[in-house]
Amino acid sequence: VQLHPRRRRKLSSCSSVENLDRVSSPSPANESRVLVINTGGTIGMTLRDTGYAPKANALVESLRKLPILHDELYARQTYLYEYYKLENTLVLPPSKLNKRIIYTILEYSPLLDSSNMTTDDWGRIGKDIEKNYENFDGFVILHGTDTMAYTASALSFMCEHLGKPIVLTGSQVPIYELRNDGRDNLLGALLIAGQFVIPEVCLYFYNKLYRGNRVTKVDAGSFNAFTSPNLPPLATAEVDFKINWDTVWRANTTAKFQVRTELNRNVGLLRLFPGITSSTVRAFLQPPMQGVVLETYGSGNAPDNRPDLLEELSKATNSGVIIVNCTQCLRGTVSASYATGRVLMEAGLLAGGDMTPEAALSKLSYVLAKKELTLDAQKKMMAQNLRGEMSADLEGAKLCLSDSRFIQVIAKSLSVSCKEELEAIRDALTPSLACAAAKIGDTEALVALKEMGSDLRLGDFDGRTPLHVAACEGHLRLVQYLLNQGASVHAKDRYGDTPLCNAVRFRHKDVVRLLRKTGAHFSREQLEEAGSELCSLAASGDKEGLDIWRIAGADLTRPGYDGKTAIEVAQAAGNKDVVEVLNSYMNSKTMPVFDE
Ligand code: ASN
Repeated sequence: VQLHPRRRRKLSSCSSVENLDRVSSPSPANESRVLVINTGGTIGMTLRDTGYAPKANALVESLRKLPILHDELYARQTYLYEYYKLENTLVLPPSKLNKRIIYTILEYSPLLDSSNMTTDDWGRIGKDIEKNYENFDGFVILHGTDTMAYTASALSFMCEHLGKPIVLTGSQVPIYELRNDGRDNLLGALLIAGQFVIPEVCLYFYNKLYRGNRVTKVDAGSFNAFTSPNLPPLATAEVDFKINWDTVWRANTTAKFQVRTELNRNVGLLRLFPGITSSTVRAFLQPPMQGVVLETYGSGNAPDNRPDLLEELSKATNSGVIIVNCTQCLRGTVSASYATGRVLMEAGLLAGGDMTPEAALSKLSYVLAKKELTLDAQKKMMAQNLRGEMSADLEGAKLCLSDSRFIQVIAKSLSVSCKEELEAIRDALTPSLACAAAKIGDTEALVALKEMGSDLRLGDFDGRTPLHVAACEGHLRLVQYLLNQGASVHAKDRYGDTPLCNAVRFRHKDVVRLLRKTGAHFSREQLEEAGSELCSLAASGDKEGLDIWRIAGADLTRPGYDGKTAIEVAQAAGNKDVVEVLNSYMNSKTMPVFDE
């Protein structure tokens, strides 16, 4: 007979079956453990004279009586209570995936209507998760719906390097009432937290799992109380759970989980409205205020005919207050499309992208508490996507490859795996990424690519190497870096062009000089063809162009296609100073010597 490991353990500890004590794991592979932290909220409320209020010490016992939320027989057969020695540990019936979720309820005292919650309560939840992190596979937070979006956002930032699911849920009708949404919400949250490694702070409500820092409460009277206006759900509970893995946040660090409970409370939300006075704004922005989310119109707009208002905002940002521009609209992002939006950038506001005000506020609170950072570093952090709380600026999507962070993130994510296939993908992608980095003169990104093992000498699909691109752009230091890394000055792209051709074409004299010093030269054919180019430069009086060609090693006496030299063309065109310059080049000692 197969005994449940917990039972074997039990037997071994009280009988003589000694060798069974070696069973180290008390739970079999089909069991997982979830910690449920009950903070309060409607889910556990009852109706009193004063209205709905939380009822203490009642939830566990009432769940114990619900067969869909507790399997008493299994608990007894597997010595659940004896082993965990916790009255408040229950077990779900087997799931469709044949998993048993054992959950332990930690009830806070007092239980709170979420309207009463403060940042201290967020800290307490965070600490409890940290304390119990290694003993559980996932976490469910029972919470009132009123401020759940704030708590979910705050926890998402506070939980650094999260690797396990934290699912907030609650209900609109108490679980003790006949018709309620509490049972379904709790069951769904438990099944997700116990079965899927979604390393995010999420919110589960009415059959949908959302990213916690993307939600907002939109309905006070419906079971469908939340929405995530700018990000589709991470999962939906239909016949099966459908997880949208492409959307699920992927941790890009390997650091250990920790919770930052320090939060700055000198933050606030200010909503613009037509006719708002500058004295209201001034009063709001007074010390000790350090961070403000300004809820603006449409795509991040504010009146540009109100210098009094803009002056208050500028004064505050100049004195070190971080003001983040978020839209009052439920959906969409702030952008710089309107003059009325640009004035806010000029006043020193940071663009909040498509962050919800809840997310922006808690992010400010988290970032401003990082006292080890300078104000500039804090601002930079505010503009970064830390936990999936904001979308990349899609307007610039075409230019993604010109974003240094984008290149580094791709480079990093490609280097995490050692599978052959991934390596092949990496090798195919990195030359293009390196060219993109070269385009924006980003040595750091190139260093990152090199560190992950990519060869900076390789060309992209057009045979263009980072050195070609850097030469086009005139990034002298980057050209030097690439040359130090062994980039070849002789590499030819699909058009037969070398980095030297590119540097000449885009007239980067210093790059031309450096390439020449490193041994770059035109081919015999190119030198022959250069004659016509020189003639046309002479005809148009382009001394600068002629000079570049001289530095690049062209023979200025080379005739064009019709047999005339540049100097003859200049003479015919009456370009006296060009004639002079050409003559001086030809007489000068620095005139390059060519072997015929
Ligand atoms: N007032 C309640 C709370 O936020 C609302 C709810 O949970 N549905 O605690």
